[in-house]
Amino acid sequence: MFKNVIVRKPSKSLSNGITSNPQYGQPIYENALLQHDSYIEALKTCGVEVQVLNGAEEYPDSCFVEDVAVCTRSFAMVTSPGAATRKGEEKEMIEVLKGYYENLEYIKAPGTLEGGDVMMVGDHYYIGLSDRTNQEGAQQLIDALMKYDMQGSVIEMKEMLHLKTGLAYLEDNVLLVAGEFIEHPAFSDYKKIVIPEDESYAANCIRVNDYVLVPTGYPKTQEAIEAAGLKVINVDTSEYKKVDGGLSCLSLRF
Ligand code: CIR
Repeated sequence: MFKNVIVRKPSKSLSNGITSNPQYGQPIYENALLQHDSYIEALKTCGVEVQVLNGAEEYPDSCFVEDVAVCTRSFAMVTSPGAATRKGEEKEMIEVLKGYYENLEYIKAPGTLEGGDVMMVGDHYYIGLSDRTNQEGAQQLIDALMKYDMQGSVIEMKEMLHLKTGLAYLEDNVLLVAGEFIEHPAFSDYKKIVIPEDESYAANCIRVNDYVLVPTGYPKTQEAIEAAGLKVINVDTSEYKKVDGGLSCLSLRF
């Protein structure tokens, strides 16, 4: 069960966030704020306490808090973002995390790691080696996990921005998979829900207690999740999609 969630409001500079999809246009700040409010409401429906931080204008991508920490049952890992414009964003999270955790760990240079590359399955953490997360950063996280009786393993990646761009663990051995992860041998033992190519953005869902948050506008994905017996709440994240962000990126859940 998750008890706590940390989110960070979008800043006006979100329009300058990093994107691999400039054809979608720039996010509209007012709409992004409204979508963020709906996201918070959906999380509250899931029964968690939500702490809302203010966005930072100097960091256009700062609403994507998932990337700056990995929150486990025993410690929080403060990460070291791999994207140049995101370096330093993690510093502002340290004091916030101290309000919840006695044990903080830190990814140190030359290690880089972004939380979007980390998928929790019970006490095991899969860590994607992406353009943002390097082997050194992944190893530092694995070492920290082992110190607290948990484990981690690395996943080679070729295409996606982050590991959870194409994967979401929905508990009870059920895994949403898209793109390069559909046939990945590391996930062959899971009950897979395969996301069709035209809905691949919807692979970034989050299970929060009794519900799965699913982005608005992906009916095939939604139906497949409901067919697996799970309750869905839709949240529109279309403004965040313009800068490669989705449901998982917008919060830390623990
Ligand atoms: C970035 O490229 O860093 C942001 N525009 C999007 C971050 C998405 N975060 C995530 O998937 N965890």
